[in-house]
Amino acid sequence: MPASLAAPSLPSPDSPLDWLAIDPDALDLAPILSAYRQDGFALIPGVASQAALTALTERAHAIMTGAVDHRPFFFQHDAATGRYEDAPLGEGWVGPSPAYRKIEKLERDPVFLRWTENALFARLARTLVGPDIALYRAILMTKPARTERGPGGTLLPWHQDAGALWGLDRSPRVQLWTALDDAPRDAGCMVFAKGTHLEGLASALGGIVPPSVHGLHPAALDPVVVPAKAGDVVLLDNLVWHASALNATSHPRRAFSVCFMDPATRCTRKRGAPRTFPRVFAPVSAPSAAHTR
Ligand SMILES: O=C(O)CCC(=O)C(=O)O
Repeated sequence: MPASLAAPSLPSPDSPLDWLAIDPDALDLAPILSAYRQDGFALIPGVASQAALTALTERAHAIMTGAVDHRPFFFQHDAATGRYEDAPLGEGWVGPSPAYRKIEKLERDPVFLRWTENALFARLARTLVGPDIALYRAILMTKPARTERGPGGTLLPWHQDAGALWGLDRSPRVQLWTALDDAPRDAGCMVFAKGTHLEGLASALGGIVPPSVHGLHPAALDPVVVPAKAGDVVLLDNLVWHASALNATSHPRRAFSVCFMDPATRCTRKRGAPRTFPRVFAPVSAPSAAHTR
């Protein structure tokens, strides 16, 4: 690992719960799982501690400004127009900027990996996926503050996180989105078309829901807006239609999203070698599980 990727002052491994503001074992999962199954999403308030938020936001800043080596990560910058269709493809890192809409491969970063492996995520993943869990992705989704020169990120249209675009033999169904900053309604918080996960894929390709489909759908015409506070987590089904608007505030809106899945999931991409996916969370009986808390 390059020296510049060394983790700054992480809580010591013998106080691993410092990053959680709640007791992960005591949290009543029943209402959360019920909302997730029925609506496709559930807000879990106040999960990350201030220590976690400080570490994660400082690390996000360091990654976006190039204070740590950018090469392990994949970047996509915002377009100046704020339009999703205009976001550059294949360009990657374009130098220090607060306006990267998406940064992938954050499981390679010790700070974001530490958060990915927190004890609440482990409990939810084991409940929803099974004893053995693979990570599909760990990404930052950010929207910079609106300025005279920038519209406040990229408007993310209704989409599903599954389908042929994902190159998998089955759809993952578990994502956990952590607000690193307050994400009020006007900062481009998450918006959901409730219950749409129950209808499967809107197109075989997946990703963006075609306007001809969402334009007439009652759940998209009456969306559920989910403002979040820094530290809140949203559990969502990959198939639920979700979207987020531009950030109209003078503060950045950064969030970190992870997707967990069954390790039996196979990559179906034909170009190049098939992707493999890292395991997270050792089975409960293994002694090494302790470090995941
Ligand atoms: O943060 C956002 O605006 C969208 C996040 C998202 O689409 C996801 O986590 O799957």
